Amino acid sequence: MVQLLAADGTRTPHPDMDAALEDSGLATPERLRGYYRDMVMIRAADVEATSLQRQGQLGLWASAFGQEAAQIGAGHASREQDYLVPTYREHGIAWARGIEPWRLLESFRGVSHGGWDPNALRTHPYMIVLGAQAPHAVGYAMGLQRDGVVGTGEPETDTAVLALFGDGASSEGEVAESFTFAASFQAPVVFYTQNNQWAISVPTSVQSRVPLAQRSRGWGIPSVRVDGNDVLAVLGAVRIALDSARAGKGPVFVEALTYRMAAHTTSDDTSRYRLTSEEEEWAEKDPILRLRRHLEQLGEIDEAFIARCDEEAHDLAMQLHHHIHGMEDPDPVGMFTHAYAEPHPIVEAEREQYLEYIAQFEDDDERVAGHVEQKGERA
Ligand SMILES: Cc1ncc(C[n+]2csc(CCOP(=O)(O)OP(=O)(O)O)c2C)c(N)n1
Ligand SMILES: [Mg+2]
Repeated sequence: MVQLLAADGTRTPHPDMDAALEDSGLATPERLRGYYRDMVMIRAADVEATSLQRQGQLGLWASAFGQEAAQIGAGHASREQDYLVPTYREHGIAWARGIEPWRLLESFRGVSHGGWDPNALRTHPYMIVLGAQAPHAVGYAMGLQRDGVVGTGEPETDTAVLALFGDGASSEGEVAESFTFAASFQAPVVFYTQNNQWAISVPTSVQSRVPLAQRSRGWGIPSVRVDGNDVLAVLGAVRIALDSARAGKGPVFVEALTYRMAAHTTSDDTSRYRLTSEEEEWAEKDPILRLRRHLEQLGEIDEAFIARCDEEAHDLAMQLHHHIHGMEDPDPVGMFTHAYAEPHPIVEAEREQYLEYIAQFEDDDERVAGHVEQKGERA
């Protein structure tokens, strides 16, 4: 496993990674402070989103607490023209791509199917169906080959795809099929797994008898395993992999070893399947703390900067609060409008059925109101 920052923040030299980081200019002290700020911001947004779910403002929230380095590192390793294809837990990826955090809340509140323009921000909408986005990512990458923007030697226009999925999703057939197509066509795609140790209550040890990174090698797809709580290792590995894919050298698989510190979602209870001792062990490897310790060792961070980040993070959480209360409910039958470009008899019938269904609730509401009135009179 490639690690550049130990848990205590100490830097280990690594010739390939150091060269890649040096050439890309991605690891200057200023950049490192930026990643620290990014991680503090998204953690605060994440904690706030969890509270908003508890307050009934979101249907569900999937926390990325603990996976900040794995996401901020990978997000910033991509170039602007690259296309990123995320799952449902990539709030740090979204942040690195310039997606405002309140946009993420829209689909978890059920008021939109996405929340941002995938083309403008070169980031696909979130995908909840495990592995389903992997063939889309490979297909997009094959499209890039046909557009002639791979391997031309032009760093500003050559493009690659970053396909993200979890350790559990890596067992899906669609991921295996994606490996086949990507390898056969040498598609410019980097498969990126955040192995956060758990697929809800199933540990990774049950998903695979070998380290996940080895899985792609049977397809002839080179792979690397990195410490996913080490923002520098992630940044270096994903940058090298994307550069190689963009240069037309085919797919690469990167496994980032990390830990989901929170529950799977707000509907999950970790105490049913894992020990607090395991959580405590990983808390010691916290990605934010690690980068802060490293910056302290370099003498590149001070209390004033840390305090400013905390203040900004607090402001961001307040902004989420503000935005969620301003979100309008969508037209209840709007979901039928864009199912097909042309009118479709089955969709029409379902729309009518749904209209009848929701009409019942208006009656219910009246009945509820009536009950309340009667109760008031009796009191
Ligand atoms: C095809 C499919 N099967 C099952 C589910 C239910 N499900 C949602 S998340 C999840 C676990 C995914 O684990 P992993 O891929 O490791 O990602 P993580 O949630 O840990 O980020 C499951 C089984 C789903 N969304 N899609
Ligand atoms: Mg997982």
